Amino acid sequence: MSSTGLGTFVHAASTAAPATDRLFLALLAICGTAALAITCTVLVFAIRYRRGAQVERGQVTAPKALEIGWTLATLAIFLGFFAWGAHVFAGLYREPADALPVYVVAKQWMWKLQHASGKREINELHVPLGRPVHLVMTSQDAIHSFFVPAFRLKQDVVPGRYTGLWFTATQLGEFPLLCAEYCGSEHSRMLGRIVVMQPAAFAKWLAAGLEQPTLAQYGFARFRQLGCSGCHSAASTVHAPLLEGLIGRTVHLQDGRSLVADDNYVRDSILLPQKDVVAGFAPVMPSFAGQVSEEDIQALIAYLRATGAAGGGAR
Ligand code: HEC
Ligand SMILES: [Cu+2]
Repeated sequence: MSSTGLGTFVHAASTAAPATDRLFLALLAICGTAALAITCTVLVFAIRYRRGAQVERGQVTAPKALEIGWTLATLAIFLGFFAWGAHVFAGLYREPADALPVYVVAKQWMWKLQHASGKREINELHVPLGRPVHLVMTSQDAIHSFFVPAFRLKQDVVPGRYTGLWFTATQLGEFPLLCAEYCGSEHSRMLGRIVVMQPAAFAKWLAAGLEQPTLAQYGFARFRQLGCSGCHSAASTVHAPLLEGLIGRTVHLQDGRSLVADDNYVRDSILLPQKDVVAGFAPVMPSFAGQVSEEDIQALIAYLRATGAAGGGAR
């Protein structure tokens, strides 16, 4: 049980919850106070100035300084809320460097989840207590929304790009996972759960079951099967960039733009190679749209990330 605010009434089971609850309660308090003050004033005036009452009905004008003062004061209060909200919001998207990646693919109508170890789950996500978890999410059809009320997390999951979120679970137990974006006839049954375990139990759970390649190993296998390595290797006769340690690196493009390579950039390089052509290379890479699944792309990204880690490059 969290001791902060809403947590007393509703499960607050992640590091994102207390900050969200504080902001929500503060907004509720100030808006509730204003609503109450206005309601009371309306009631008092309605009674005092009712028809037939013998009272002074002349108009009063507030001094200008007072009017300017209360306008600026409310503006300052709400800009303060904006800054506070923006700060809490931005925090949800800056994952710690040691966060465990979990790859999520939403589809009509289920959640497919995969750990870096290669272990797959459907409609269930096991996570360790007290360790940051970074969700890398995409959809293979409609727009879905990953919603865990007890964690105060909600993020649209959109086809054609990656969205991310991170959290650290602070309570053991099972918490409902819902889809919060109407995504077709069985939207309301797109339900799952998050299972928070003790780190030791989680490690055991992760290791149990069939021996399987890690996501990065699977990605490397796909890298060869799809022919990526035919161009992207030091031995290749095709002039193509080496991809080791690519993620996190600054890439200069043919058209003069430069950007930092991230998951979305790699994804676009595979599906829309003409979109961002690397400076100094011919646009000869074919699109792999239709040949690779969302899971393949996530595995290829995990492989590229692993090459960066091995080479001591940027994460
Ligand atoms: C026919 C050769 C060829 C094949 C096959 C190929 N690529 Fe490429 N790729 C290139 C070339 C050339 C570039 C640089 C020009 C550009 O950006 O389009 C490139 C660029 C990239 C980039 C951006 C690199 C950077 O430094 O910013 C990524 C990522 C990439 N390829 C991934 C892949 C993956 C993954 C596969 C396999 C699914 C693949 N490529 C298959 C030739 C190829
Ligand atoms: Cu959905």
